[in-house]
Amino acid sequence: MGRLVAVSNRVADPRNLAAGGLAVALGEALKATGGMWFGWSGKIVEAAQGGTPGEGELHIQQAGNVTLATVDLCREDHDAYYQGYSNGVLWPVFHYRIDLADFDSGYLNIYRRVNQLFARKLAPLLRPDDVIWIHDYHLIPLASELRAMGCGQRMGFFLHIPLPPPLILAAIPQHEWLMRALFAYDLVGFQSQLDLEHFSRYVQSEAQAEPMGEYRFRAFHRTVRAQAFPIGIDVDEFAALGQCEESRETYEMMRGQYSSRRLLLGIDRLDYSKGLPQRLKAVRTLMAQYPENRRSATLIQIAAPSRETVDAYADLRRELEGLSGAINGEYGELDWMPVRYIHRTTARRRLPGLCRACRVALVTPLRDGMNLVAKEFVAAQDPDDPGVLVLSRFAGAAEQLREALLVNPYDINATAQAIQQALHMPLAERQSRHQKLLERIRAQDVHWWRREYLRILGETDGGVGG
Ligand code: GDG
Repeated sequence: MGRLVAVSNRVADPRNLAAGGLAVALGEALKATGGMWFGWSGKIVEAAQGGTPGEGELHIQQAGNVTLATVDLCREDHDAYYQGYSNGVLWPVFHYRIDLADFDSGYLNIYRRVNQLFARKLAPLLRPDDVIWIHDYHLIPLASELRAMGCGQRMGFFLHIPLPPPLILAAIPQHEWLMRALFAYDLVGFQSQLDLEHFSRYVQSEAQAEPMGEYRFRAFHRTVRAQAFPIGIDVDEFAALGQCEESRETYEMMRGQYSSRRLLLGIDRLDYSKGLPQRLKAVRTLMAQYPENRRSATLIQIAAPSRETVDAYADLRRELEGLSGAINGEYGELDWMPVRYIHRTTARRRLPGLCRACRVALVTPLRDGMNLVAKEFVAAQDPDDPGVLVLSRFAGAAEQLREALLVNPYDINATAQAIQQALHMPLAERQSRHQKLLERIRAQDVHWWRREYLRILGETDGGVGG
């Protein structure tokens, strides 16, 4: 297989990966094989005087055996491509929130323009036998732009967020253009079987695609392979992080402060897809219906700031502040509060210790591509005395993590009941559920995900008109 070229909105130095998820997975893949990582530099610059806005400068930097190639964006392009179309149209619709999408602001032209800019900057850097792996909803049309410039390399796409059912997708005025763009790839990867099923239904009903045996579809004069590759975590890395000083210190601090260990934990970006108001309401119901939890159970909710300039996120922040204040006001005591709500990012090195100190994780998104926090919580537990995972059936992770307590997060009473069950689960049951969950996250960890995706991409026919 040729050189790996990974493309994503943001790029990180693979020798120094602080963040979880995508960055770690790609960084690790690139370190193993060498290659190139291409994306936005993270820098916003003034539009060139008299030049085409968005003709960003290309930066090439060597990081060990990986070449980092990044492009600057001007303010207008960044705002319309990233905040506007990617996070103001695609993110809400793909998470089933048509009501939050801003369809008519003309963002699409700039989304397309930035994808064209990426293609123009990337194409001259490519070698004929490169294998190109493009990530996420910011870059759906990148392959078709590269193909239009004559690039015949093997190209794969991975969607980290859910793909909604055809009728929801069809609410996007340019849905056909977007889905047609997926046929410029050789392989399209999804997080779950359900996403794959939505893709299959969409292309058959809207694009008259012919299914051609397992995982293959033909439409728009191209054949594409589409398949589910559930992303995982590096289980050993996360568990090992639990041994670092900050992690141990966090564990001791939490255990010291809450010696009866009845902690509920939520770790999320502050995002409307994560079901945070519903989760707080479930904790309020828990306190109302099961009073034995008063003065004893506490929810530690970390809501890391995210996309703060998008209106829906600012509204959500206010709602969460109101709800947590109201619950604490109603049930709090001088020496105990039911909710500790923290609207800040917590250092990654503290997360395993925090997970281990908590009895129950509440991972209750209304919709989520996968959700890595669910897997990180399992990886961080003490197998002899593990905590319990309460998991939304609407997270992609629910297809794999069947031994979690699966809940419908819209059903506040049922979620409160599940939390109560988790808080009182006997040790033997906690151990047996945890053991199975750990096996599952080990069997399909992040290394498996990367190897399996690239193996299948390597098996596709590849190239233009395949
Ligand atoms: C997208 C999809 C899919 C969270 N708060 C803090 C923090 N985190 C870390 C977690 C985890 C990561 O961020 C979040 O990953 P998720 O998977 O939960 O969610 P998204 O950010 O929405 O990711 C998702 C994922 O892509 C991968 O394909 O699973 O469905 O939406 O690693 O631990 N990290 C630190 N401080 C925090 O406060 N350091």
